[in-house]
Amino acid sequence: MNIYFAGSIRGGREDAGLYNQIIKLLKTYGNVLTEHVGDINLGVVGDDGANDVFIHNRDMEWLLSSNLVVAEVTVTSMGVGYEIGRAVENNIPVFCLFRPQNDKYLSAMITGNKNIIVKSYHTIDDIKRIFQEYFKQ
Ligand code: 6IA
Repeated sequence: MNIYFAGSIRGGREDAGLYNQIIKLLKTYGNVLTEHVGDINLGVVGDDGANDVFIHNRDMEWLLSSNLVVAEVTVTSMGVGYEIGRAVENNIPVFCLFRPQNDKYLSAMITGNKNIIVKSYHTIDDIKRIFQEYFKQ
């Protein structure tokens, strides 16, 4: 199974270490196409327009070849929202992980789409259990 993991880059890298751990878990269930999202050395600035075109086109090719999109949506990211929308449009299942915090609400465009699975969690052990449950189907 090809899994496209989506997590914030220019939206903010505060959860990068967590993305790294999630990717490690996902690798026990399939082939993760986007390991770079969990690279703690990847910053938020640096690319010019031409490189952005390359990144977009390459990522869309990976996304459209995936069987599942797993998105960590706690740190708000335009790119992750875009990827979720493109996946939904192309009938690729989308599974979102969200860590509830005070004064932080997930977009109604995600929670209001009944085709998108959203699971709340607090710890990496919660995510382990959530994945065990989901992937046993
Ligand atoms: O709007 P964001 O940058 O937060 O969007 C993050 C999402 O878009 C991730 O799930 C990635 O799949 C994708 N994405 C955005 N930027 C990149 C990137 N390089 N490389 C790969 N995927 C990306 C940007 C590097 C640069 C900031 C130095």
